[in-house]
Amino acid sequence: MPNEALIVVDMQNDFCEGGALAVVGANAIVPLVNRLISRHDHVVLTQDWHPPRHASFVTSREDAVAFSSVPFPYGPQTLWPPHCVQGTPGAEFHPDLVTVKAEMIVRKGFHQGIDSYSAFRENDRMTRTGLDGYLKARGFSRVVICGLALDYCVAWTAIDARQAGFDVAVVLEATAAINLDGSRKRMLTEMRQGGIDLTATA
Ligand code: VGL
Ligand code: ZN
Repeated sequence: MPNEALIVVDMQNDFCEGGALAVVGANAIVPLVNRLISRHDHVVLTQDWHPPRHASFVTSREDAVAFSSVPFPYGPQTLWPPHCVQGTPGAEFHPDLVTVKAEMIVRKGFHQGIDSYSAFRENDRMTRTGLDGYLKARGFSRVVICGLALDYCVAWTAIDARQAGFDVAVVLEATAAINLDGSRKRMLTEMRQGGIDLTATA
């Protein structure tokens, strides 16, 4: 479909097996993501891209516990193990991911004090990445989303895409979830209520 773009979210080494923030099942979806890429005319990749002492890293503060939630100026923020540090192997795309068709690569999470799950708006919900304008300038009206992690970057990207006026589908079998404190179920409900088409398979 000429008006449709595939957004492949954060298929990076640190979210895959052996990575700093490995998501269970991440490696298994690589072939499914590649099949989606092969079936789409227009592909956008996102890349989590943090500075070495990013504010969301548990190591950036004293006495902090990984995966706990702490107040940030913009609201509650989960603290993560350091991951996807700019220029490191962990921030590279999974070696088997077919990236050659990507027409656009959106990097996010590079502001020192702001995390960014969504590829559209950072966690302060104010700072914009420019992806909305890019997709609209290209004439896309529908996005199909897959990748990592379903309950964080995929979900927030989908919710913001819908809010920006796109038709949105998430291909569940080409995603894997972190599932922290029931986040998978919670975000599936949020997406469904937000008018996002959750499809099991491509
Ligand atoms: C992600 C947590 C921290 C994701 C990125 O890609 O879902 N999750 N940074
Ligand atoms: Zn991150």
